[in-house]
Amino acid sequence: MVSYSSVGKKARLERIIDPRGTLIFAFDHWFEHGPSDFPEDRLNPRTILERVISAGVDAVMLTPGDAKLFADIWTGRTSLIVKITSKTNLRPPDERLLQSVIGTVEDAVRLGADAVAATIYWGSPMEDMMLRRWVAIREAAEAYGLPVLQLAYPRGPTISNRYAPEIVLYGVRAAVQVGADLIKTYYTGSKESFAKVVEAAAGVPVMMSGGPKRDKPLEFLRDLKAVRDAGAAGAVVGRNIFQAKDIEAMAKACKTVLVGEMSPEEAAEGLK
Ligand code: FBP
Repeated sequence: MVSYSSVGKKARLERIIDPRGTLIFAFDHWFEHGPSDFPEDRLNPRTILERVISAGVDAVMLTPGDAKLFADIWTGRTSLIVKITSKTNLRPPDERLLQSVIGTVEDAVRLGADAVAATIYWGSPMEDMMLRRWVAIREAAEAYGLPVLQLAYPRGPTISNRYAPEIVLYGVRAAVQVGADLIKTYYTGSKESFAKVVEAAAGVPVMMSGGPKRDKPLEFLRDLKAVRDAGAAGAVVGRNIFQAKDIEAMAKACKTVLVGEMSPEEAAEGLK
């Protein structure tokens, strides 16, 4: 049935998703990881964001405060996803398995966002609490026709390998079952295994989460190609872009591979 909110959700998702291959820049790392992610020449988030947006990404995923502070950079240039859950690494390790609420769906609406994002650590001892928060977020977002991106991250004491295909599959199916409109999850290491993840999502767009910076950009670009070939919607990338030698060139290379305009090898040439 067509409703105002289903139309709104579809229209907003279309502003984020490039059917040829979507690149979203994740930039919540100051909150999630702290200074360890930011070498001295990368301390200013404004400079990083400016460079990435100049390179051309389909959306940026920011915390509410950064979305407000850097509105002059992103408005009119790219789509915005506001991440409204997070955790700091200053917490005791056990408590890092819980994402706290750091903003509201209404904050995202006021900021002009095209989607909200929230993480669930599937397998965490605090999974139940994150699920309750998720349901509240999803319900509020529904009222505004705002899509909800779930960072579906299997993580907890029973999970020895969070990248194992059957573990990622489980998290992605669970994300679909609680109503995620867009899913970001770990790369399972091969095109074949990621294709199964995409298949299990049954039409809900799946995106690869970038992960720690790879030593060689070519290795990362090959993963992007595999993800594209697996039928995924694209990738949500942070560190592999903002820690790259040349931030703009790497963002462009990622997008070019995701849309299939260049092979990873050709795109990597431009980085030398
Ligand atoms: P990366 O591409 O840098 O991995 O960014 C994606 C992301 O999910 C961020 O949104 C988030 O801050 C971070 O990774 C979480 O990293 P971790 O897996 O170490 O908790």
